[in-house]
This record gives sequence, C-alpha cells and structure tokens, in this order.
Amino acid sequence: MSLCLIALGSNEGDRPATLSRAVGLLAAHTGFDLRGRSTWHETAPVGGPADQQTYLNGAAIVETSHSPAQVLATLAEIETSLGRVRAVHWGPRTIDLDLLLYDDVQLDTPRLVLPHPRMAFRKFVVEPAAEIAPDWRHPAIGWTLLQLRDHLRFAVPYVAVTGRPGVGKTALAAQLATQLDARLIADVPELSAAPSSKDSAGRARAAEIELLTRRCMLLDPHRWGAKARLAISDFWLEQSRAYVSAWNDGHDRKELEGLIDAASSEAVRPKLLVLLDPPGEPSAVDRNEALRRALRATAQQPGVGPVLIVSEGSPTAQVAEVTAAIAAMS
Ligand code: PH2
Ligand code: MG
Ligand code: MG
Repeated sequence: MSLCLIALGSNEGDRPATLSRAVGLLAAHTGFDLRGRSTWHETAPVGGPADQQTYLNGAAIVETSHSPAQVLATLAEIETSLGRVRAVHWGPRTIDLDLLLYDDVQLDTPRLVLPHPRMAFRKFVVEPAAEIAPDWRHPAIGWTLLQLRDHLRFAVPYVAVTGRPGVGKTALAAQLATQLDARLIADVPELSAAPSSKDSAGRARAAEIELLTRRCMLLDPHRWGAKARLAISDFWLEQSRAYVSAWNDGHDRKELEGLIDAASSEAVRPKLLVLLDPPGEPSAVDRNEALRRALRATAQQPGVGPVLIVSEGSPTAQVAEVTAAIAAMS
C-alpha cells in the first residue's frame, strides 16, 4: 500500500460541493482509502485569463494499492464525471485534481512528474497540504511540508535566476524586474563572462573568487533594506558550485568549495530559484553540456528549496511562467 497526497481546486460552480463530491468519489473507489482531508482555502487565481473567479483549494491523503499511473487515471476520471472540460490553459475549472506526492517516489515521464513540479512554490497547494501532512518530506527538496509552508510564509522575497552562460539570464531577470517593479540585482558583465578555455586555471580561480566576493556583498542581509520589496538577481550565488565541479584541479576545487559554503551561509538565500534551461544546440556538447548537467544537479540538491525549471517557450512565455510562479508564492 502507498500514500498519495492530492491537491484539489475549483473556481467554477458550487465549489465546496464539488470538492466534497470529489473527495467522496475518490474514497468510494476500489483500492482507495481516505486518510485525511484539509479545510478548504479561498485563494486568488494564479495565471490564466484575468477575469477568473476565486479558487477554493484543498488537499487529501489517500492510501492506495494502485500505481501512480492508475491514480492519475482515476483522478482524470473523477474530474470528467464532475464536469471538467479542458478548454483554456490554467482557465476556470469546476474541478482540478493533481497528484502531488506518491510515497517518496521521484518520477519524470511525459505524462506524470512526481513530485508535482510546481507544488513547492504554490502557497495554494502547500498551505492545505501542510495542514494534513506537516511531516511528509518532499523527496527532492528534502524539506517537510511544514518547512515548505514556513518558507513560503516567511522567506525574504528574493528570486535568483540561474542557467548556463549565454542562455538569457540577464534579459529574463531584467524583464521580470520591470514587469513586477522589483529591484534588479545584476552581476558586472565583465566579471561574469565565463573564462575561456585558453585562460589559465589560476585566472579562472581568481575570477570565480572575485565574482563570489561581489555577489556575497550584493546579497548581504544587513544591506538588504526594505524586506517587503521583491528582488531579482541574474545569478545564483551557488551556481559557482557547478563551475568549480567541472575543474580538473582537485586541490583548487576543495578550497573554492569551502569559500562557496562560507559565502552561501552568509548571503540571503532565494525564496525561489529559477533555472533557465532551454534545450541547447546539439553541437554544444562539450563544456556547456557538462556545465548544464552540473547546474541542474546543483539546483536540485536537497536543501536548496523550491526550484522552477524553465525549459521551453518564447521569452514572453518564460516571463509569464516565472511571473505566475512568483504570484503563487504569496
Ligand atoms: N490552479 C492552476 C492555476 N492557478 N490558482 C489558484 N488560486 N488555485 C489553483 O488551484 C490554481 C491556480 C492550475 O492548475
Ligand atoms: Mg493544477
Ligand atoms: Mg491538473
């Protein structure tokens, strides 16, 4: 038997009746036992068309003998029977049932990703979920739902954008800052230019230390000022880990890793990390591809916190996706 955490949402029709019926249908299904449900939370719609009704969101825990794919199929069946029509992306819906967690399973298939890839930064998901499963640990992030809830409630509103060189971090961060009236924290371009392969190891090391020092200053909590205003940086302090991991000199690597540990323990940590990772050109296999993999691994290390991976879409769509994620945090 396995435990599933399911998110419920409705912003059309008789919302409380629909949510209760969904829970009832789920509990009545063979192979499912209801273990708990949250209260219903009134939440502002995030993303999608502008003129939507307020949502009612909740969460439920069910014990099941079914596989994740079977659970997903059952949720879709219940959505259909409650009148769900899939018309507009993130548009109004009578019922939305999302599989958030299935034990501590991590899964990445075209039809199903576990844990649900957007759950960790959505307050309308985490608040009701933490109500019924405070000690359930997010298997990728390594935090309990209670820790995630408190992170969304209390973390300094700071979003870091990371990604491999030339991927458009600065343009994305700048557009977000303009659109959201946020404070932009930007690297000095000369410094952040990746050292080329003809640079000596010593120069790469010196450049990395200089970057780290400057970023640490920019992220000094004592100089942070008005905490209420959103800040967005076109770098992530800990992205240095990915660069350093690609170095050959083990001795230099150890020292730099110590410096990164010290820097990140003193700096303001992002409430949300955005990893800009569109598919690269097939020719760029060597250094860039290694760096890309190292960045993905670093961003998804336990303890980093909520991460949004942006892997497709036009610049406009990317801005919309990150804007929706930021809105979902508050
Ligand atoms: N679901 C979405 C998009 N936006 N906003 C709120 N408040 N609640 C939701 O459940 C929700 C949303 C996509 O599933
Ligand atoms: Mg959903
Ligand atoms: Mg859904």
